[in-house]
Amino acid sequence: VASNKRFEERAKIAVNPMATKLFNLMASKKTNLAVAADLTNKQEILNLAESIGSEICVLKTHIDIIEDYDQTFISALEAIASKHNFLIFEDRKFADIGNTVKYQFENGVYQISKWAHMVTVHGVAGSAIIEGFKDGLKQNGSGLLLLAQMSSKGSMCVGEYTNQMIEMANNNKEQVMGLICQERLQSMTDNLVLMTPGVQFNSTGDKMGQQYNTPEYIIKEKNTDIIIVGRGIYQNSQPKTEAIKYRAASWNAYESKNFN
Ligand code: 5FU
Repeated sequence: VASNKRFEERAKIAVNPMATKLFNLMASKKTNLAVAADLTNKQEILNLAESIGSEICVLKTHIDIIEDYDQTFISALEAIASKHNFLIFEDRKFADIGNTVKYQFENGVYQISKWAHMVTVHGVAGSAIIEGFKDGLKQNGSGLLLLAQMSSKGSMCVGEYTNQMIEMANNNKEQVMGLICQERLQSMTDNLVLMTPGVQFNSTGDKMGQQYNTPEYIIKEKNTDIIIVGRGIYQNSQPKTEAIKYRAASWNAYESKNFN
């Protein structure tokens, strides 16, 4: 099933403000590459962000793996993000009851709602989890990304569960900006940003269940919008050169679609 609309057009259909912002950013910067900066040292993440920032639309963090975290990290990352024009995605995978995720989103060491433009959410607890984000999302017009499918072997986010996540997204358009998925399904409407992890040129997987596809396969054949690349870029000896290659591959795959 093809979405036959360009990102510029989808920006106008999007309901969540961060979805609009991201569609417009991709269209103007001409990149649908997101990088997963899974490094455990704050300076290493900042160095990576500075070197590849010009190539990406989104930088994805796992803030709780950083060993020397403090709040200076956030202001430094925000400065690089605004200099290079990319958004910050905290892949927190919230999964608790609404009242608890509200604390996890707004409070604690990381105060994620203050700086993350988007965060991931599992639907196992039921759609009322979204209530827990409503206040925090308003602070910056941020958005939720619902986990509709995962890249890992044996993932249980399949079949009817996936359908329920799509329905949850369609029922909460103000809060939900998109989906984490491995393919575009017919019920995934054009207002949602579809982001796909598990992407690498030269590997089919790792020893802990990760499964990889190529940028071309994901964007052209599976018809999602954004590739998320981690080790394929940050573990390369020349991350910038490699990011340029992933950017070109995923953007060319996008441009090769049939738009009307
Ligand atoms: F939701 C998901 C998923 O289904 N698969 C993932 O791999 C998230 N991820 C994240 O994308 C994961 O937590 C890593 O941060 C990143 C993939 O990193 P890699 O080094 O490219 O395998």
